[in-house]
Amino acid sequence: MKVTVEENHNQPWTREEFEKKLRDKEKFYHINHEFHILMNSGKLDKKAIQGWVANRFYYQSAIPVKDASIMSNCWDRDVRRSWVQRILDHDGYGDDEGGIEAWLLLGEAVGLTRKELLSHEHLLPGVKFAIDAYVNFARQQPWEIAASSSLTEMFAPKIHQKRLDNWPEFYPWIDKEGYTYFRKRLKEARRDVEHGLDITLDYYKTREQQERMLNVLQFKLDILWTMLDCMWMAYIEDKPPYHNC
Ligand code: AHQ
Repeated sequence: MKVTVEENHNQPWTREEFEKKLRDKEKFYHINHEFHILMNSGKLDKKAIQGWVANRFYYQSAIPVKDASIMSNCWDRDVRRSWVQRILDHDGYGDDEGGIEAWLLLGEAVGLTRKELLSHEHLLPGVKFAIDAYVNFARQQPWEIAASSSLTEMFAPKIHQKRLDNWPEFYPWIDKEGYTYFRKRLKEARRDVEHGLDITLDYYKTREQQERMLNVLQFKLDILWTMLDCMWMAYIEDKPPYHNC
């Protein structure tokens, strides 16, 4: 019986086939979560927008810790010379205040104080669990596997662009200063994805490893989706944890 290549489940995918399999996961990206669908159609109230900004601040604050964890497991100087840029993009470097500061400006632009964000007083337990799972994954996994989990950002430029396109019209009460982060991230995400994709397409050699990478990407998609599930309960259903206790 002739086994064609597609049916041969031991045959590794080519780089192009592998990249397509990764990009095919876009349908699970959190741009398709109903919280983002409401957001991008102007249907969120101020409380929900503020809740999203406050909870996402913990995610932004976690990214440099996650990236430093990856670097702490990586012995390749050339990889570290590139990966370190991600930490600088968020923490700032020289006179560039960085993405975390830009997110604090977004917080003020939606009517939150810096202290409210920095104290994480609005942080929902489930959002924290999802984000801590991402940081711990980066601490415990081989650096290449942790690095490849950042590739949900293949789909991120579209979501940043949507906010820049829609928010001024739908949420005129938000100070324009707040949009700096999304503009900044548009170009940084594209550069990061190029580097992350290179590492990923080189590292996973066998078909079994490639299939594992699809699960790694799904794990990260689950993190982003779960964060919004928690925000849906709190800010759309008005049922934050212990609301009825
Ligand atoms: O602002 C985001 C960001 O800095 C990062 C880093 C990257 C990673 O290392 O996992 N992922 C990521 C993402 C950011 N913004 C999210 C959004 O919806 O605004 C998207 C998110 C991602 O796609 O992983």
